[in-house]
Amino acid sequence: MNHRHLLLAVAVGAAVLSLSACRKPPAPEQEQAAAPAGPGETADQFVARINAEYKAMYPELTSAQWLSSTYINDDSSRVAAKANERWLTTLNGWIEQAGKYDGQPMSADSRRALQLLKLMTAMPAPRDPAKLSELAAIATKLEGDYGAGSYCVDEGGKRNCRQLGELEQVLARSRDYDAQLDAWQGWHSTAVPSRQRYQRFVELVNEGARELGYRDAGQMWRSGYDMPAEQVGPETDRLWQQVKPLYEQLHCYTRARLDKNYGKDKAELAGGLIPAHLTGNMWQQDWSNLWDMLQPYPDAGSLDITAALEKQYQGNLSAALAKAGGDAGVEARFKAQREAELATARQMTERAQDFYVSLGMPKLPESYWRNTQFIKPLDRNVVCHASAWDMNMGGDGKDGGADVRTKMCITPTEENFTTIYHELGHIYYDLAYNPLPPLFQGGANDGFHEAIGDTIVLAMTPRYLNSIGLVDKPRESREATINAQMRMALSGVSFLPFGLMIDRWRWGVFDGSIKPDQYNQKWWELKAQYQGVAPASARGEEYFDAGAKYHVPGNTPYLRYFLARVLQYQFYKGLCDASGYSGPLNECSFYGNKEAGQKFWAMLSKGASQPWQATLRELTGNDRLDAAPMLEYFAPLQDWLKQQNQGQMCGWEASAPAPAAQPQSP
Ligand code: X8Z
Ligand code: ZN
Repeated sequence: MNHRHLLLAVAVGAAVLSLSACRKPPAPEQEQAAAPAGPGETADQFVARINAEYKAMYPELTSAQWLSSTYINDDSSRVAAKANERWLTTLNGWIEQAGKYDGQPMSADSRRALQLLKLMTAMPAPRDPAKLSELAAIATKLEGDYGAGSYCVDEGGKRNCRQLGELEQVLARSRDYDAQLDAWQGWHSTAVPSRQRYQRFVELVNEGARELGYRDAGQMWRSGYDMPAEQVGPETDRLWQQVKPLYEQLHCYTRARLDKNYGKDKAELAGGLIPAHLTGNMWQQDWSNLWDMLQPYPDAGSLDITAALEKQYQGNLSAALAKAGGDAGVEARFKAQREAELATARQMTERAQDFYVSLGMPKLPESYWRNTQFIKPLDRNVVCHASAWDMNMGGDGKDGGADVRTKMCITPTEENFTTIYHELGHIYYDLAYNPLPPLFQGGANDGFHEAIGDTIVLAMTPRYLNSIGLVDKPRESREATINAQMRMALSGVSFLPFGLMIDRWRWGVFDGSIKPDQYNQKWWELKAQYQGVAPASARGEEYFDAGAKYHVPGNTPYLRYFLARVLQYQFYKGLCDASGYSGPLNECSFYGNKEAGQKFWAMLSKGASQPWQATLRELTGNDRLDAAPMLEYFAPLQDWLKQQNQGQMCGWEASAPAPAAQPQSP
């Protein structure tokens, strides 16, 4: 969540700090609304003023939001909701005033800034203050409840509760069909209480969107891409058609391996759909955790990064225990474990920083290391979902300096390791565009923001991983190449249809084509159609399965991640070219290459100041989204998968009848 995300996702505002810090009474409510345009203020002056006011109010907003995400309780929720309310009121005021300048002369920059202003939040709020307040409270509650979600069972009189992280671990590690099903169902049960609230949320943001002149909130979301909103659906369908054959091959191969492991009767549902709880991931969006089952050539050299990180943790633990002295008691042992967890998380982050620095980018400011949440605190609920924060737009070298942070609950796994690279991509984007006027401080589009760190992840080749001591010296063989490709495909290719279906669902919810009493049915229809997955037992409207994915209660648009999955290969190819590389695309790493670094930084520094098509052309020579570089990258794997799948009936039937409710055990 870079700062534009932050305002897009859950827009915030705050006044509480003034009370505790300097005992100033909060300003009266009417002063919170944007001051009316002064007499004779030109459009350019107006834009300059809101840029300044936005920057001035921003740190208070982000602090309230940070607190409510890292200390979930009634007080922090109240503060964040109130802050949110003030911010949305201010924004509505600005947008209303901006209308006065329609058709007036102004600089091209101001025109763009005013366009961006209208799209600054993904949560357009109704003008009616009571409804705006209700919306702000609902949004905070939805996200807080997701963060605090817990699945509890009574076990012989003892209550055993597990949160998302623990339940995800079951899917990642256990190969026990029933244990996985229980973890999957358990987590999904936590979303049920949010269903009504989400329905109301939809009504309120739609009202806000309509007041801004959009048909509904979904249309507003689609308006942020420097092209007509109605082209966004077809454009992303075009990309999906490009990559779908690759996904189908991966699906086919995966299903066959699952069949082998669990038996066809369990691993294949009607129509050839894969059971949702067997993909190693709560949302079937990333199949990396199935590596044990899907690894093409177990003897072609290990790529087990999780094992290497676990070893690093064990080393840190031994060091911490040694420090605690000979026979440490339970308490000292526990302390040593926490110390080792934190040390490992910091080391993983230093590793990620090192990649960016090798490209010529700056080191993260010292405050980053002080303010970041690296591991899950034990004494309170937090939103563990990873995010990146620009607290003050201070990376322009003026005033007090940058305050950028990430918030994660890091464990020593490959997935977390690459997520750190992803999050630092957001942070470096923030730092690069901090010198721009605040309204231009955002990604060229939101997909760009998500693609930065992921581009770096592609450059984490086996050779790079070996150079940082995480995997054995890579073998030069076809088998090793296929292994490396499979590793990337399990996170990158498996994700594609998920990246698309979430907002296909939300667009339908916002435009009314998906009615509140069809939320779950339509969710699973889209999952079947795009991903080829299905729940193992019927999921009727008593559930709210969409609500079990962070971005729905968190109201973060999701199309950005689909775009990023395509863009990252376009960026990667552009940077490989810039570095002078000329071998096969999948073997390129630009680690340490300053030319690539400069080209990347130049792109980041442009922020949202020009249409993304121009920014894309500067980096890649192409101004269209294009999955060709992704297909070029995966060409060896796609060939291999076709061979493996020979004789199989690939594909699936999405319209197969939903599974009947499971019979009650006697
Ligand atoms: O939400 C994220 C990031 C933060 S922007 C951790 N991602 C999506 C997800 O987890 O669903 C990254 C990949 C897709
Ligand atoms: Zn992200």
